Amino acid sequence: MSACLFCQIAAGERPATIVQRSADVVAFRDIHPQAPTHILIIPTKHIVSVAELAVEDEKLMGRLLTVAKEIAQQENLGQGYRLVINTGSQAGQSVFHLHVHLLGGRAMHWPPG
Ligand code: DGP
Repeated sequence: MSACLFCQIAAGERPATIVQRSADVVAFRDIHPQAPTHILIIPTKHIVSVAELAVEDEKLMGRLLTVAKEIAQQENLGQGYRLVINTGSQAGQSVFHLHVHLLGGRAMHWPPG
């Protein structure tokens, strides 16, 4: 079994509330939701963070955003939503498998903390 938490979720080895699954992308509900809708969208490929992206990952990153858009529609987030990719510990990244946070269902503030 992989040592990476999100690789385990992608492989079905760790329980999660899966929202959407395909060969290259998995989306599941965040265990500590920060908004009424809080979903994590991850590549099944283990990529540590945006800082580790390779040119070959460009299409995959586009897929993450397209999946985010589809899920936002399914979750009725027509009034707006926020996509966040924390990159590195100072930015608040705590799980080192690249993930997009999809947050919605409440008013958001700017600048973020
Ligand atoms: P970040 O801080 O950007 O690395 O976000 C990691 C998110 O992952 C955080 O919001 C909580 C969530 N999380 C951590 N462990 C688990 C888990 O085992 N299951 C689920 N569903 N979410 C998790």
